[in-house]
Amino acid sequence: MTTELLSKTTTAADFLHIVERVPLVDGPNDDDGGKRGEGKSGTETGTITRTRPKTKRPNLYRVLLLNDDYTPMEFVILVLQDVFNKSREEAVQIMLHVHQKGVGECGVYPYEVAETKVTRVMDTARKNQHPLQCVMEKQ
Ligand code: TYC
Repeated sequence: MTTELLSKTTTAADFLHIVERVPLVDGPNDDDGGKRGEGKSGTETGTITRTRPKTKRPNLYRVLLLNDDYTPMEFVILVLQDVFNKSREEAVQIMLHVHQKGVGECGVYPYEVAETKVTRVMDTARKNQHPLQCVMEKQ
């Protein structure tokens, strides 16, 4: 289960830490007029705080490149290196996969990261007048 929670793209910022206030003793008001722990019963009352790191899996999205007949292979390779931080060798492999199969995965990211990558790809494709398409889908 732990390995499932800690995917490659999960960072410490993806975990939500919740502080839960837990009454130590049930019952009447804890106000003892400032004489803490000196109640007539001798029973200490109060509130302790317990931190319980609650792990929350971020919703992950696959970013996909779509094939077309016009975008130069070299342009796709450069996009994969630049936007998705792939090595030249990985980028060539992914580009060829997309070229042959029609679609291929560039990476899996939390929503906002995936969205930014799609926007970067689409912006650079449009500026260079290539029809390259990039989409994201919930994993
Ligand atoms: N099919 C394109 C060509 O032959 C290359 C290409 C690869 C285009 C991947 C888009 O996502 C793509 N020039």
